[in-house]
Amino acid sequence: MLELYHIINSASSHKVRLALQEKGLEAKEHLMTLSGDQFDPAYMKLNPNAAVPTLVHDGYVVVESSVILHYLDEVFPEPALMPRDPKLRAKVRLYCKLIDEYVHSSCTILSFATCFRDRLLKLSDEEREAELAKTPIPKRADYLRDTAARGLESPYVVEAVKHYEKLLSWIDESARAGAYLAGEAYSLAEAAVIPYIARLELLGLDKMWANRPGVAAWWQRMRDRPSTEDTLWKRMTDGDWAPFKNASIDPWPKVSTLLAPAR
Ligand SMILES: N[C@@H](CCC(=O)N[C@@H](CS)C(=O)NCC(=O)O)C(=O)O
Repeated sequence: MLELYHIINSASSHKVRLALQEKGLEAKEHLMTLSGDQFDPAYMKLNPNAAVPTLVHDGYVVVESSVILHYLDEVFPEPALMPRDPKLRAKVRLYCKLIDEYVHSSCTILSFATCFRDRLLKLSDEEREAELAKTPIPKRADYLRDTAARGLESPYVVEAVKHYEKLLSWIDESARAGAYLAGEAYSLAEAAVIPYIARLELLGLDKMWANRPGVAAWWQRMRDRPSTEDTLWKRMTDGDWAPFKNASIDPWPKVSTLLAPAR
């Protein structure tokens, strides 16, 4: 039996939902809130990072979304979500590495500098620090503290935009070579990348690829794909939409000033 601990508004959880659906797998869902339940000692036994997603397969616990993607592809090999050609396999791994090392935190930074900021700002300084002190990942606390204080003026935002631009340039190049990011079929590269492009759209930053026709074409195909529909757009409740719909600032004017000058 497969079990998935996740929330809908989590890009790393969305990666796993996409892979499950593309493989036709079902998992028993444990929908978390991330408003404290991630620090529950019973949950932290499963995931010591106090984060989602966590997959449990017949009692075996797997954490880290990219590790989960590869685990699923190895345990449930059909349909394969890794190409056969080693060069394309390397490409998938490069996308996963870029996401894990840079884009995931960039997504956190841009989300908390804009749509997710209000919740933290409503807390008193003491309450906010008490919440941030609980995270076992100090860098995450730094990002949240700084973006809560400075919003889009946080220096972390500059780096985040750069990392996202790198991802967009990779997608653009891949999309010029074919319909998918790594070879002729949907792969773990798509499952790894789609949630982070969806988040840019939700944040109102889809103009970031206005001058990248490859990204626009790839995204149009991917955003309308049944697995994206079923695992994101149809799953988002009013509560999941609220932070994006109620955002008090439009991030585009600031973000557009941070894009590479050559554009
Ligand atoms: N590297 C981890 C990152 C997981 C992560 O940061 N998840 C976020 C949601 S997208 C989370 O659970 N944050 C904990 C919190 O908000 O306290 C992975 O890919 O699984």
